[in-house]
Amino acid sequence: MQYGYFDDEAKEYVITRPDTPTSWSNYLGSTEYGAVITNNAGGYGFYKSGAQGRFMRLRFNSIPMDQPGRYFYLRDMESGDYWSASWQPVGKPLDKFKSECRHGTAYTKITSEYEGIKSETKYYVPLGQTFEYWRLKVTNTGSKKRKLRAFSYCEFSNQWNTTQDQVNLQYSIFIVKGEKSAPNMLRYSIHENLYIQHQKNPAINDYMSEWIALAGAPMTGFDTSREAFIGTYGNYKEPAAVLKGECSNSEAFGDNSCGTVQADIELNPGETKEIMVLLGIGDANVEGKKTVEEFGTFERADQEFEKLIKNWHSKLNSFSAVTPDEDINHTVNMWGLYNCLITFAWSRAASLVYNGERDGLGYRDSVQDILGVSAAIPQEAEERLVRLLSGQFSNGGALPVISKDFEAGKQKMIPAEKFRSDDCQWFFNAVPCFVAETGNFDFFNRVVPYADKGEDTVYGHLKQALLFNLERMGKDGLPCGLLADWNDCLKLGYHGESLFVAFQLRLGLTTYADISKRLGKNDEADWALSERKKLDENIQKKCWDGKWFIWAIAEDGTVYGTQSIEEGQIYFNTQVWSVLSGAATPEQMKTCLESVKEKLATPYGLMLCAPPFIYASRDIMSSVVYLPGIKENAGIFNHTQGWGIIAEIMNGNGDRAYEYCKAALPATYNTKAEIRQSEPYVIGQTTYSTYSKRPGNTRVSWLSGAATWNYYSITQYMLGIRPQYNGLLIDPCIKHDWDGFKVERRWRKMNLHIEVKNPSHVSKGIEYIEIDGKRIDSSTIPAELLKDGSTIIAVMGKNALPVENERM
Ligand code: IFM
Repeated sequence: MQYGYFDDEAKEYVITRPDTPTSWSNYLGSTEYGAVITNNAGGYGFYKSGAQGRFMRLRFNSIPMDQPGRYFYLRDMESGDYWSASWQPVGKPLDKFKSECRHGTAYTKITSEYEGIKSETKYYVPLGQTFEYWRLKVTNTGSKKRKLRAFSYCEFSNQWNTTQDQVNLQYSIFIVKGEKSAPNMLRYSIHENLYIQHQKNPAINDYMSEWIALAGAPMTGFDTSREAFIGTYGNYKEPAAVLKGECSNSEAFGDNSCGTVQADIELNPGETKEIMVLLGIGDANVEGKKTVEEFGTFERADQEFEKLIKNWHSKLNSFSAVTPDEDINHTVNMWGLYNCLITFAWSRAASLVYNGERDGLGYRDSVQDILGVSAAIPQEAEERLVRLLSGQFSNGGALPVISKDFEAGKQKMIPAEKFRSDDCQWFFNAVPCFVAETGNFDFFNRVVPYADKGEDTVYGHLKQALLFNLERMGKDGLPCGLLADWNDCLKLGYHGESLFVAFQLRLGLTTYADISKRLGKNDEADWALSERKKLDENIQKKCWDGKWFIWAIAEDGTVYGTQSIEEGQIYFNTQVWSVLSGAATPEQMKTCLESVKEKLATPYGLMLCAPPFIYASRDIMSSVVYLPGIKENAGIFNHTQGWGIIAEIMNGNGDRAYEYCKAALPATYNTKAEIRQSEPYVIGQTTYSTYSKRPGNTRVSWLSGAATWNYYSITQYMLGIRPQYNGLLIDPCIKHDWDGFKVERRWRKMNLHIEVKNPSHVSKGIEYIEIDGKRIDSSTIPAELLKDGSTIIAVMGKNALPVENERM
């Protein structure tokens, strides 16, 4: 079933049926002032933090799942009929109510047609501002004059700490006050000793008050008390004030509050009128007044909208492609990168699933997030990377979460058993990617503090990351798994050994050796390569099981992920990382990737392991708590899909890489939305596998490491435009029957036009490249040959040039 389509030209996803299988959401705003909005205008708002700054309420995991939100109710004042400008919450029958929702770059537009009235609502937060616009345009498409009344509605939190707001009602309700503060303005304040809040979290709770203003029409009524507007036994579908036809001008005082302004709109046939609501944080008499004075006209609102679009589109234009596959085009040209940018902004903190309990930057995921955004926002990527590097302790391990009030140099060392084994190994993906993107090789010499004490160059941080694991090796000479490796459900015991981290460490040692040589530190390079040699020997001694690599070795010596064990017999990560790290011999690579295909591939993506755990000890495989076929228990963990694609690309199998890519690609399910259920334009953390009862269902949209690896594997490996320290590598690995593809790529401030031609229909291999008409016989184009506007033509064929890949 299909509920919408991609409009790549406008950079929008257009939902044509509002009764989507789950709420399909979008994000507005920035990390200062953020918002989630669904295709039915459900959602919430937050200032800096979904947990501590939640000023607008959504009732999570409720029925329906996305209420309340940002609503406009419309009432025909003559017939008494009423509806909402989004299909929900009133939910008029769909044979009478037509609706379209366009989710775009940090804005959402919902148009509806009902009983001769067309409405268009547009929601966005202007760049750099802490308020939002809700614009409502209403057109009379009928032949008689209409008298309408519009009511806005949202629910403000009683307390910006979301847990307090939801749970601590004996306190939170009794601090709320709402009142009319000017002819077109409502003021909400929290009667609390604000300085206590400042003490708790000065960075966040610096407002704890909101305002809402109406522009374009006089305010003919209002409600600030939720109970007054909705009615004690009312609901969002039938709010008392809308039923009655007027607000009661309620002033909340120890009540739940709501944001309702009332406006009257009379329309002659064919006539259109517009009103808008401005809603923001701060004091109505200060921030509210100032904002309305500056931004309260339609002209200014239009300008702000243009600015917003320009800003987002410029980021998205850092990479665009025309390939023979439309689903890949939708992903590359808009949604893949947009998803990475939103994930980068909010980490795992705020969505329809993440309710704010995960505040701050989860270490390992945030380091990986750098891969997806380095080309689009190199400066922000650099700031984030430095912050993450400074979250590394001087012993080489990392803080599990970097909180908002984190200060480098002042963190207390965490207990030994709290360290994860993989956290800092992700540096060896993120740092080289960032340096190759920007060309700033001197970044390796930049001095960055440690979390607890002391400082070192970035290069020094990399060495500490290696030492951290090398100093914590188990009895088989593999790195200890510690609290967890990438897999949060793996509890091997402190001295249990993780083969996944062994492969990461191998990649780290290779990368470090390469960087050392470039920095003229040959002794360091030799050291790293000799450590790698020892590690390789240990891997080969203990970890090859004949058809695939094992999973891990628990502290008690039990080997997981072997043919002789029934549950979790084969583990995906260690197969693909054996390839990514270069540890697998060519023979092992072929064999273990065949095993992946045979045992783990499903039509919906690659399972994390198989068969699922049912009887395993929860103390070791805590994934056993999940239903079979879901999440870490033999589910399709979308974070890992890109690794499968890259491994097959390293194996030279473009057709299979394409098959894997398409199986897990959200856009593939645009015409099969009933299977995937989640938004076909964004990634989800987990897809239920064929071991489950509902294979293909996908959950936890938007914020996931899947975003980065999906986008990165397609752009840098499948399309193969991969920056290196000294040049731009063009090394695609595509479905063999593609004739080629075109890419516009921004690299080091140059806009490059790249065309890859594939006349011989190979999957991989560049025969030659022409740059502005000049032929070179290398698949890496030296940076000095490129200039802004350069045209690059790369011709694929059987007589392939060797590939000198300097980084993963
Ligand atoms: O790697 C983790 C991630 O950090 C949080 N979500 C689950 C993943 C796999 O366990």
